Amino acid sequence: QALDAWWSDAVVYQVYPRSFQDSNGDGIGDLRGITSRLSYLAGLGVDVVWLSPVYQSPQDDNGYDISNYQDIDPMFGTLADMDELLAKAHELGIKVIMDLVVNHTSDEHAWFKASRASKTSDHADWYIWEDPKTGFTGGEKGAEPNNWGSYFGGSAWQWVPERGQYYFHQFSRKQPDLNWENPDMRRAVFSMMNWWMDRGIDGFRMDVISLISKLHDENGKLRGVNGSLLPEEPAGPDGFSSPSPDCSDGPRLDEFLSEMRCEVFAGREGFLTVGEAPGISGERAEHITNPKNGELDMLFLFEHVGIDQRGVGGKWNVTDWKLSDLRHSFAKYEHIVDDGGWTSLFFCNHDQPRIVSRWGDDSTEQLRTRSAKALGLLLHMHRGTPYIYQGEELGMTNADYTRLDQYQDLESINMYHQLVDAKVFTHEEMMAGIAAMGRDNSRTPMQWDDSKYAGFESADAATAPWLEVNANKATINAQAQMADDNSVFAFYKKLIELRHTNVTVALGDWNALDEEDEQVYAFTRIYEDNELLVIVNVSSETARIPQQTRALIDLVREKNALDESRILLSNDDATDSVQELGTGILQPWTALVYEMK
Ligand code: TEU
Ligand code: CA
Repeated sequence: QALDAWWSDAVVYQVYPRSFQDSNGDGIGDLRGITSRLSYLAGLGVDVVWLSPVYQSPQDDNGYDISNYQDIDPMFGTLADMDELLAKAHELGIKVIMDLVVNHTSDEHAWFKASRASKTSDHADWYIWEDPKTGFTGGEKGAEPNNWGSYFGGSAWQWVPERGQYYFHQFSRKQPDLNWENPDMRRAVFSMMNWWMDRGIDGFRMDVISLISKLHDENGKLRGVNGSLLPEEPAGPDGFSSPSPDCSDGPRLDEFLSEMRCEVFAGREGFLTVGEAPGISGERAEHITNPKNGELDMLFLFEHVGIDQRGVGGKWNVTDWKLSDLRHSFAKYEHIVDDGGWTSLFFCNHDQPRIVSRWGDDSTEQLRTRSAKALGLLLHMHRGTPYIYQGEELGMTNADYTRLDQYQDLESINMYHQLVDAKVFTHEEMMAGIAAMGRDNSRTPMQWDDSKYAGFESADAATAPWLEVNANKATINAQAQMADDNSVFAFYKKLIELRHTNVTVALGDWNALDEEDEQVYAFTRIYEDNELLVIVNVSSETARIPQQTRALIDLVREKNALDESRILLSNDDATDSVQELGTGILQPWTALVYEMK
């Protein structure tokens, strides 16, 4: 049962190594830097650290393009540094999970070099190769097998003259998709995973694991191989269609995941597996995470972080969002748990913008602090495993860039050119889209203090950070917040502690209140005789506590007066919180947990 698992009350912290702490002044964060900050993480109280990729990589996609799984990129350090990080983390009671990127490798991986060399190499089928659509007649290349576009721009097909074929890449050209239909390839992946587990890591976050099984024909070839037509959707305005309907949650996903469970995790204890799972429905997520099916412990689902994007231009076309849509997505996740699975809880990661800028209010220092706490409380009071992305615990904001050349992320840069060239967006619209949604928003250097490089590296370092530090480091930084009992940092510490000490927070049933309300997000958590009421005003205006929630408060008041000592946590002082409950009028971004019984 998921509820008996060691991680059922754990909190995970994601470190993006490039941007966390630089130890040697080359402008890039590294393993020794992370090790030097482990005591900070222990102080915050997290149980697990997830490291984004630190393996050898040409860094086309900041390490999500791996050329050697069994070594550390020199930019980040050495295997000895990794061993030291693990030892120190374990000493502090922190587990460490690594990123597992096995939907694709780098095109510079030895497997791919062998595969591209010839159709008869022993790695020939380790990747997904297709003949040109019109047939290859020699000399010139034929047309791409279909109109699928890469998520990072351009066609999802790349021509290789040596084979007279195209290879498939859902992400960049330098990230060819592996062919999971090939059992030798799978064995090699499992053996690499075992090598890391034996070295002492505590599990994996699995990159786009929902994409490893694609639609195949009865011969195990990507549907359409050798002349028959690949599925082709109508193209969007930029000339491409999305591979997603045919390439996520394919027919063999369950089989591959159970095989992995047996080959890598059988007989091991105390580990954690979390799969990144775009394109997975609630029902499928329940199946994959239900312990009786022996697949994965939990998944990241993306419905809730898609509620503010719509229509042409996808994620760059930011629109208004509705609180009822957010509630609806979380309800879906909670039902996965009701039905025997488990879920993860997140607002931020290295691909998402900062939540305080996105759905909170960073227009003044007071509103930023209040809304960061409110959104933190809203997320962390759900049932599931919360993930904190570095700097979220400080209420770090989006980047303050205004020019395209300040961004480094290949997705933002490629999609700028693709969508502006195709006149889907004007320059101004696309720059606004990147400022709101671009991945570099979360990748600016961690703000440790107010010095020149925010303590990410020393102020006299010869090389500046790889990505510009946000000027608001002057007011938003760890040093200042650790000294302030009312900081966002102090509040996150309490959120984590509450999950560790209060079984209702960890395991209680979740029930939405006032499901149609677009301003106040309220719910109860019930475990045995204990009942918590959570209320959050998700707006910068005052709000009236809606009817159903009001009625619950009235029931409590019929028995006893509202009691300050029953406020388990709030972003006001307890006297104010109780007064707000009494009057039914919430201040902007008020967030509180009241213990009803
Ligand atoms: O992301 C995959 C994914 O589905 C996205 O979140 C994607 O980055 C986003 O939709 C782009 O708009 C994972 C990693 O988290 C990401 O950093 C990698 O770039 C990607 O896979 C490829 O490995
Ligand atoms: Ca460094």
